[in-house]
Amino acid sequence: MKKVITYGTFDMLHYGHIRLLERAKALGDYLIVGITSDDYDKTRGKINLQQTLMERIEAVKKTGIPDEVIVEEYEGQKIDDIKRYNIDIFTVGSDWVGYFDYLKEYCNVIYLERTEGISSTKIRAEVSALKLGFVGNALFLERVLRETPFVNGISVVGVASDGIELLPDGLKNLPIVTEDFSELLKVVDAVYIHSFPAKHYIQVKQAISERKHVLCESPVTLNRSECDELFELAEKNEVILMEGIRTAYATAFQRMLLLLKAGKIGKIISVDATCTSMKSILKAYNLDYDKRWNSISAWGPIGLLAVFKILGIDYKAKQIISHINTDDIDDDFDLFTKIDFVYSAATASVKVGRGVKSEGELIVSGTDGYIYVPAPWWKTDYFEIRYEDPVNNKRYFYQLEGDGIRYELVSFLRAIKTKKTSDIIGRDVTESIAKIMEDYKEKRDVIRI
Ligand code: C2G
Repeated sequence: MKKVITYGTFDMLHYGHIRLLERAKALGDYLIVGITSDDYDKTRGKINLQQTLMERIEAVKKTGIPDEVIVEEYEGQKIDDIKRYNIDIFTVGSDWVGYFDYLKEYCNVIYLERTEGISSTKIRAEVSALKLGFVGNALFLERVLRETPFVNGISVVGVASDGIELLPDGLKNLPIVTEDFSELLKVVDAVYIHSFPAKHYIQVKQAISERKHVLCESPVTLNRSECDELFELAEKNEVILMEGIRTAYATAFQRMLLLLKAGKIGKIISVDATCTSMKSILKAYNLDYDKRWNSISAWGPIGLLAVFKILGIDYKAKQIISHINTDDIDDDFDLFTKIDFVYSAATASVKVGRGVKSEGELIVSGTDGYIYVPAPWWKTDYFEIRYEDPVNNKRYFYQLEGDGIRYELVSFLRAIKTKKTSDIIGRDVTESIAKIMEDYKEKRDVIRI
């Protein structure tokens, strides 16, 4: 019996896939189809699949062509499979010509002509081409622009900024460059807002009022009731409002949360998160209030995300201790802030600073062990679970592509498509972050030094 094997993602199964499967089957007597797992696809840069692994498996099985379906989970698995299943022929489409020649050592390798004019990428783009506009003049937006090609289904149509002359080059060349936010809103389906925190509320409100989806850099507002109001309005107008914190979408960060939930370090007793940077501090505190990021607004949401995702939002008490820069023009710029939380059976501490340097690590302590995420923990790609006996320690690594921006964009697209905000950063977390911003501003539970 001649055994044939082929592999693929088979997202939104189409005519090109079916033709390939038919011809693969015709090469022998028994066809095995390896379908890539979501994790494996992530590591090879395929991040915005429309279907889950189970859906893709079902669709391939339903064609009635394969004799057996397996899951492809890791790089190099093809060699293992060929040996394990005694494969005679490995086949794949001609878009891979040459790439799998190394398998000739184990079996016959046949590249089948790819069907022209159809692809999952094309279908995905047609299904969800979203016209996105940028708001703000941050260099960061240029990075987002560079990430959009990895997330098909997004086209960036323009930018609205009150500092056009300050725009990074990449943004200056967009089709629409305007100082008038309303003009941008007319031509987009969604906006990515990365202006200054004090401007978010009014901009988000305007965008949502005009029924545009919004991905807004955290903190969404500096006040809890404003945040509440925006979510209500978004619901009423049937649009998505999502808070932008890249860390939340990093695979490693999500896996860490799952392991904590699964009790890997026992009962969680303490969460300690530190985020600091030195960037342009002198310039930052001499700017007007509505044109800057102080420490608590720039870094606070990231540290708070870790605390609220791990311990929840129902803390019993908190204390914000801020070292205020006395040279600041309106006495609001915290060089360093430490927020302590008291939960019913745990504590947490977030330390943030712009203009202060410290070790940017995250430590979650439990009754059986602790999780250690080394600096810079907010770009989570690696962490360790450590125990009293180091023999039991475990290390985890998950590649973080493009600083997590592309995963965030994929989540945004998915939320728009499914009409459901992802629970990765839920409304409860976003509102709790806004509440901390408000308390800092209103000097509630704040000690200033
Ligand atoms: N295909 C085709 N014609 C198309 C589109 C795809 O013949 N118009 C073929 C591909 O060449 C591949 C199979 O259909 O052999 C599945 O395609 P994808 O789902 O895009 O999977 P791919 O990323 O090519 O994965 O380990 C995975 C394999 O390397 C292939």
